[in-house]
Amino acid sequence: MRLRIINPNTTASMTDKIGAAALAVARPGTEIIAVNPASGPVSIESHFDEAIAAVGVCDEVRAGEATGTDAYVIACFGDPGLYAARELTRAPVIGIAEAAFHMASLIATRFSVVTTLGRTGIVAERLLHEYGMANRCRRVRAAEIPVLALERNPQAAFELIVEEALRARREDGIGAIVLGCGGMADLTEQIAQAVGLPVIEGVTAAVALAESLVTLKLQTSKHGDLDFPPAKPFSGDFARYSR
Ligand code: 2AL
Repeated sequence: MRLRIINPNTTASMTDKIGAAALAVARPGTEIIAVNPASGPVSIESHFDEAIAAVGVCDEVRAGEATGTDAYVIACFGDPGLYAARELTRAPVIGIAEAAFHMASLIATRFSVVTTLGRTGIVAERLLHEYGMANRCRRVRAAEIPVLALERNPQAAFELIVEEALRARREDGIGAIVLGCGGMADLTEQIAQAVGLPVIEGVTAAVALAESLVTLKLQTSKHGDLDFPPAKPFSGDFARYSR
């Protein structure tokens, strides 16, 4: 099967890291195609960044449809453009936040999230409510590291994430930690060892869930709101979406 892993930001080093993490857990015979949009923000740390990145995600799904794709993963913890992407394809589309929340809920009654910045933590809290997972999450914590610090200084970022995860372990009464950024995909095992709790990372969780859905021949429902969007003209910069 062919999985298209979309890093919604335009930082190629992060796309490579996400692709490597996906490949490390993929089944033999699963092809991993890791991509990022040509246009958009270099990192996603605000509602505005998310809005722009969602357009890039949709473009990458359209490109995936043209070349044949069995499932998509949106590899940013805000799951930008998730529902729009689902409208554009019959293939399953999985966001890394929803994948991580669901996987965590299967192995721990309560978990905490450790994300990058406090302001992106608000997005995670909104998603927990949207997905009906809020009562499984004790606390969304931030290590207060910018997303690109994970690229520039991974050792310093690792130490801050571990500090926050250890605080979560001491104070939150939880059974597991969810990592709240696609750029943390290479740190999972190291963090789990340092913290002594199961650590769920969204890219790998989403790959495993995507493979399961493809094996079960379960596709995005086209009955109701996730049906293909109605054809209509689009103006100006978005004329390419006219049908
Ligand atoms: C993210 C992410 O996963 N990638 C990115 O650019 N921003 N979200 C986050 N919470 O840090």
